[in-house]
Amino acid sequence: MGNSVSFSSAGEKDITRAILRSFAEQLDEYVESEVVIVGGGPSGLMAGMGLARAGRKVLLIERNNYLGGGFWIGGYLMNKLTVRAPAHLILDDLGIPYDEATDGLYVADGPHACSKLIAAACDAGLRILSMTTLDDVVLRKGGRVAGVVVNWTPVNALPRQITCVDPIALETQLVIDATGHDACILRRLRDRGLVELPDYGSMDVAASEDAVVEYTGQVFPGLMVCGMAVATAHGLARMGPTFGAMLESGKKATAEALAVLERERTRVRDAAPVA
Ligand code: 48H
Repeated sequence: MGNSVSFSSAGEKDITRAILRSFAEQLDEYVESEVVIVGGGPSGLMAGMGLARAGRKVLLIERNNYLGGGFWIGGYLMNKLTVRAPAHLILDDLGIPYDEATDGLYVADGPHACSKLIAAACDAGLRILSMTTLDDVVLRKGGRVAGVVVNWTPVNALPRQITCVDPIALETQLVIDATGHDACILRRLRDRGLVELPDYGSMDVAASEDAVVEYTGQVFPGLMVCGMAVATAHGLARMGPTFGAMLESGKKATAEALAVLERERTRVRDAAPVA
């Protein structure tokens, strides 16, 4: 009997109210943010962690109930991940254990690596809206992305006759497309004839990883791309089940986003009338 536990008297209504109020407060706060990242795979989580560590108001939107994207599993349903040097230094930063498989190639456990990255992003203060699917973007006159249009993921799974549920919009200074191979946001802009989308090329690790990191950045006013979406956006080779470029791309997206926010801050300051 020494192990018995007596819980507090909080009841059903208290539990419901606690969830409702906390969710509503957070959504209200993040209706306007500095950066919205769409996609919670390794690149989106890295970008979100970096921006949150830098003290930025950043929200990550993920259509699934779980975060991590393809980072839980390496390839062919085998839950081991690889990274090539120098990306093992990021594993060090996250406290993810790994073995050296061969010179400059490291292997880690997928579940351990993925859960550590998610925890690090949450610890840094990244806010997350899960079960939320990007539907569209807010596009201002003159052609600048100024927000995301989102809906509950289950709305898309409903039968057509009961899906008349309008999405909602969240405003932001910068959107990052981290939706992986699909590059969902760029696809929306491509459908409107605003960008070209060549799609990613065949596998060639040596050519791919450096290029993905190099091309990580702004692709349209107010829109950046990181991770596998970079390969889709620029027609780069795919790299298969190795994740160094995804982690480094997210890290670069942080630096690029901070530079964009700083330029925007200077522009607004310089445009303000002198008192
Ligand atoms: C909300 C969405 C939407 C949407 C998608 O695929 P990911 O893991 O993406 P990356 O770029 O961080 O990592 C890519 C890597 O996992 C990979 O596939 C590699 C290295 N492939 C190499 C190769 O050769 O194939 O994660 C994307 C996330 C997922 O969690 C999706 O659920 C989410 O984005 N997502 N979220 N609204 N419309 N579309």
